[in-house]
Formats: sequence, C-alpha cells, structure tokens
Amino acid sequence: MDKLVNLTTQDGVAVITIDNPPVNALSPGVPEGLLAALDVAEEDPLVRAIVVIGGGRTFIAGADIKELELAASGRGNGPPEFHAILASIEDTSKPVVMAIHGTALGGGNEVAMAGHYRVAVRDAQIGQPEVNLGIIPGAEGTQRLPRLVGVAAAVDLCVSGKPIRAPEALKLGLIDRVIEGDLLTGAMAFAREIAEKGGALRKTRELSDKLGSEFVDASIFAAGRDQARKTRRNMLAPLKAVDAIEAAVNLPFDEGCKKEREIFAECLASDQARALIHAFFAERAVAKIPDIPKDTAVYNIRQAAIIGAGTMGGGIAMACANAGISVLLKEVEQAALDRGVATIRKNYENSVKKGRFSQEVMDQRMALIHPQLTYDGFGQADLIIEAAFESMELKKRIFAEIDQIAKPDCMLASNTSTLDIDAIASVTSRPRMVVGLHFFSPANVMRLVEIVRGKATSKEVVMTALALAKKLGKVGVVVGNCWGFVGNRMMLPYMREAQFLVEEGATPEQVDRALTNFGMAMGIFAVDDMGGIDVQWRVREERKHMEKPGLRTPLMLGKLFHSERLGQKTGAGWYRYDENRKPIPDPEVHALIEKTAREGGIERRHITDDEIIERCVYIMINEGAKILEEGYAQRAADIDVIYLTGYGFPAYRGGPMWYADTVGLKQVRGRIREFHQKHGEFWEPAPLLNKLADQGETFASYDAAREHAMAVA
Ligand code: T1G
Repeated sequence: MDKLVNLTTQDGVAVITIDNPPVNALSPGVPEGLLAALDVAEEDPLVRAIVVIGGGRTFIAGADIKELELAASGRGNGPPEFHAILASIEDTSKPVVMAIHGTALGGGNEVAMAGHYRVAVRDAQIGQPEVNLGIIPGAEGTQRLPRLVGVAAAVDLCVSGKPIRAPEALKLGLIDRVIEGDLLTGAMAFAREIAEKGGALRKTRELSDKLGSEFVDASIFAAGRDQARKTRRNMLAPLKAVDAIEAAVNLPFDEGCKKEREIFAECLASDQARALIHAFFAERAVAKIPDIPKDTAVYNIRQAAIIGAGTMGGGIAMACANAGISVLLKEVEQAALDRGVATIRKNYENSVKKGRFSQEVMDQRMALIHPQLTYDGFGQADLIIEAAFESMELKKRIFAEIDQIAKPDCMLASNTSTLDIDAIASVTSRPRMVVGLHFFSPANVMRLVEIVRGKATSKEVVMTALALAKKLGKVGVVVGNCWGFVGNRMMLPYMREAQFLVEEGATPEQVDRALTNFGMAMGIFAVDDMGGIDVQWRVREERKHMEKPGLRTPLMLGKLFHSERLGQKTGAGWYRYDENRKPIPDPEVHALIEKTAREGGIERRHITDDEIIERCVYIMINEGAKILEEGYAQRAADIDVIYLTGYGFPAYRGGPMWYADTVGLKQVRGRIREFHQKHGEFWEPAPLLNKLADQGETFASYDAAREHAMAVA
C-alpha cells in the first residue's frame, strides 16, 4: 500500500483511507492502492466489514482533472479507466461502507456508489459535475445513479452538475445514513451493524426497481433534454448525459457501461471539453501571482465601509453581508440612502421568496448593513470601498477625505471601472494601501472582481484583495492599471466594432442574435441598453482626448443619446422595451441607422453572421494580445477568466484567448490582416499575435513559457 492509500483495522473493521491532497482525486496510484487495500481486507479473516474514507478535508473529489486534460489533448495514458476498481469494490464479500465528508464528486461519487452502503456527514456535498468539464460521468455513474435515486433525479444531477447535500441524498436513496458527530466512528458502527445483520450484500448494479421502463421514462428524458437545451445552451455533454442514462434503462448493466464509455470518450475528445477543462484550471491559477510569494501576509477584513449606496455600492454591501462581513454604508443624502437600502431589502425579499434562503438569514444579513450619512466608524474599518459616481475629481476628493480618517492598516479601494488608480492613490499619504476592486453589476451576483494593482500597491494588499474575493465567493483577477483595465479595455473595441457593423448594414438584433448563437450570455446592444446609452456616451466623452485624431468614430451612440433613447431606463435605446423590459426590434432605430449611414457616406451591404462574430470576437482577441504584451494581465488565461466570469463569454469556448487558439492564431491573424486592409488602423495586428502566429505558437504555450520562465527566475 503506497502512501496514497492507507489501511488500518480496528475491532474487525478495516479502514481504508485515501490520502491524496488537496482533494483526494483519483490520480494514478489511488485506484491501484484502493484495489490492493481491498484485497488485503478481503483476505483478512479478522475483518468483517470495510469502511472507505477520505483523509483531510474531503472524500474523493473526482478523477484527476490533470489526467483528463492530458487525455483530452491526446497526451498521457488516455481516458482514465475505473471498471476494475468499481467491480472489485462491489464484488467484495464483506460489506463496504463509504464514509463521505466534504465532497464526493464525479468519480468520487461513482466509487461511493460501487460500495454496498454510503453514510455521510450533514454538510457533505455529493454530485456529478462532469458536464461543467464538458464530459459525462465516465465511471459507470450514469448506470448506477438511476438505480439508486431513480431516473428523473439522476437526469437532473447529471444535466445540472449541481451537488446536493447529505439530507437530500438520504431522501433520494443515494446514501443510507446521515452521521451526526464523528464520521469514522459513525461509519464503523454502521458497518458493524450491517455485518451483524448478515445476509446478501446489496450491489447497486443489480438494483432495477427505480429504473422504470423505456415507455414510462420517455417523458423524463424529453424533459431532461429540454432542461439541457435551456440551461446549457449549445453544450454537448448535458444532452449526452441523458443518452447515457437512457442506456441504463434500455440496456443490461454491462452494455450500458460500454455505451457510457463510448459517449464519455466522444465528449472528452471535444473542443468543448478542452475549453472547459482549461477554464477549470484557469480559474484556479488566477490566485497565483508570480512575483508575490504564496505565504505573503494578508490583512484581516472584519469591518468594511462603503461610500455610495447606488447600484454598485448596494450590491457590494450585499456581497459583504452575504459573507458575514459587517458593512457601514454611507450616502450623502437621506433620499439616496433610503433608495439604496430599499433596493437591498427588495433583493433579499426576492431571494427569500425564491427559497434561496430563509427570512432569518435575510434578517441576519440586513443587520450587518449599517446605513449612515456620516463617516462615523470609518476610522475602525479594515477596508473602505469607494463606489461613487465615475468622476476622477469626485473620487480624488473622497480619497483625500478617507485618507484622513482611516486607520493606518486600512485598505482603501475604488470600484472605478475605468479610471487611473495611481492618480486616485496620489491624493493619499498611503498609495501602497490603495487598490482597485472593480465589481460587476449586480455586484451581489456577478462572480468577477478585477483587482487593479497600482504602481505602489503593496503585495500584502494584493493578496488581501484576492483572499477577500474568495471570501465573497467571487473570482479575483489581478490586472494592471491601464484605461478600462482588462475587461472594459477589450469591451470598448468590441462595442465599437458592433456599432460599425450596424452602420454598414447589419441590424442590432442581427448582431445580438449572432452573438447569442455564438454563446454570449447577451448581445452587445442589449448590454448597452441595460447599462445605459448615457453611461456609454459619458465614457466616450471622457476618452475623447485619448483617441487618435482622424480615426473613424461610430455615429449612432450620439444619435441615440441626443434623442434621449438611453436604453431600458427610458424604454428605448437600440431596442424598444415592453413593460417586462423585453427588447423589441425598433423600425425607428433601423431608419435612424440608415439615415445616419447615408449622412456619414457609409455604403451599406449584406453582412453575414460569420463576419459579425469574427469582427466582434477577433477585435477583442487582438486587444487582449496587446494587454498581455504590455503586461496588464499575468496570463492569457486570466483574460479568459475575466470574460467567462464577468462578461458572459461562453465557458464551452474557454474564453476569447483560448478560442483564438482553438481557431488557430494563423487563421485569426489572417482575418485581422484582411480587416486591417478594409477597415483601417483599429485592426492593426498586435505584435504578440504576429509573433505567436509566425512561430506556430498559441496563447496557451505563451502562458506556459512565461510560467516556466518565472519558476526558474
Ligand atoms: N483533479 C485534480 N485537481 C483538482 C481536482 C480534481 N478533480 N479538484 C480540485 N483540484 C485541485 C485544484 O486545481 C486546486 O489546485 C486544488 O485542488 C484545490 O481546489 C470518471 C471523469 C473539490 C469543490 O469536477 O469542484 O470525475 O490550484 O481551489 O475551492 O466520471 O476543487 O491549489 O494547485 O477548487 O475548496 C469531477 C472539481 C472530475 C470536482 C474544492 N470532479 N473540483 O473546491 O478548492 S471528472 C469535479 C472542485 C470525473 C469521472 C469523471 C473543487 C472542490 P491548486 P479548489 P475548493
């Protein structure tokens, strides 16, 4: 038994402990160790029952995704194969009890279901999240799960990928007991009970009472496919998971498993799986800052204070309260404060109504938010976040004020979405304590926080911001201090290109349809209308002095602004909106576009959806390459995480930079060169893109080379 799996025996019960930190993944050596331990326990006459448990903080969190990553790109030892260990567990002549704490996910739950019994602590999470990686369960999970929980629940677990807690798992029949108190003690007691009871062992593969029949289950599968199409638009794996569970109903166990393996291999070989596995590791890599040691000290954030109770300030206050952090929420006048608090309360009431949490939890969170009109208590805050109107002059005034009040080790953060953090920090006596915390609306929902590192921002403050983002249940990505940082800097050319496309012949709804078909959560014109045409106009005006003279400028935004079509807030923008805020294509806008194009001397033509996607996405990629070579992002993968968690880019495409690699940088650069010819300077290929395309490299290999260079430095 190597160190990944340990075996001990106590009073007739063999305890097999999986010890493969950090999450006991089924890495090479773990299945083998488990198999060996089972053989020893099986042979030991003193052993009457077996308990399998995870060492550390969790049971098995699945197959080793690193191995999957290799297999998905045709490297490594090929798709993991677990049939032997599963059959061996199930065929053991002594009761095998799986003891679950932390998580039993994917292959972890599949190993558990091969056991004869499962027990778990109350807060254990159990599920089949494989679809989040673009694959289906590949260790007989689609065959055993419906036998334990029924077809409908199995379809829901595999299509949603969402884990369930132990009490619900007990109700469904996935586990046999919820253990209160010490898990190992409870599991061993349960194992002894089973051994004493004796009789035939329950093998999951032999169960069939919950499988129903092809006819009975047909509507369940139809509903499952609808759920997959609705909630997992354009994704392959959720639909394939339903196919595999259908095989469990229509085929004998072993044939069903064979079918599952075929489907699993097909999914693993897909671009979607490669993209989603990239996204998994990219999201975990963002917290590693090459020039900041992992053990850098972080400040403890117990008390926060927020300036501005508008949409952003209110959302940030909720995010803090949701994480148990007390918040002072300051406004300049009572009416604005009342409006802010009323919005917070309404949002919480909606969540209670939807059953997301109880009234009691709402009351606890509201009690953590302290609305006020003064700076009282700001002197004790560990973190002050300014979420005021997007004006440099106003932000400088606020930072000069809080610099006088805040305690020395208080972190000062601005929620600015575009402005210069160094300029804001320059009015304080402590620029090393100043950082940008760029939340996304609604801030209590959106996962992304761009952490803007200024020239003087200390390493401790950067690491504290990363830890805070994790505590808020968000993904913090460290970016450099340039206009618009990373997300908005790439958004600007994307919006501009979309506006050029409608001047040249497309309609706003055609552009948005092409983008949503591509997988974007929302079309760019719908986003514009949601954020407000006036907000876009103000950003445009603030940037005017930064734009090169003589470059083409989109004409429509001004037309909409001056005709007070400000978007959803005025019921009309690029679209007209009904009482449910549903966007409706508007012939008035079409006419305004045609007139504006005519006056601007722009020839209109038929524009294909392909051209729309290429121009909207490639312009982002090109800007991303500039951001990378200028050093405002650590990795191309960080840019992907920003667009996946903050801008609704489809996860199954891996993010704009990964998508570029999937298309091929030569191909992308080739089209960009054509657009450069046709549409001018905005399309000048980024030097880094040229270099990588010429060398046959990718953004992924660029990241790997930089990682390696940093590691050896
Ligand atoms: N394989 C390899 N590494 C993993 C891993 C896994 N399954 N899960 C986590 N890690 C690494 C992660 O990269 C990070 O590394 C560290 O562990 C801590 O993770 C046959 C084929 C378990 C809920 O999809 O959801 O089984 O950055 O930061 O927030 O059907 O990790 O420190 O170097 O996320 O506490 C199915 C994936 C696999 C679960 C813990 N399983 N993991 O969250 O920590 S497919 C999953 C998670 C499968 C079978 C199929 C979460 C977590 P590093 P973390 P966390």
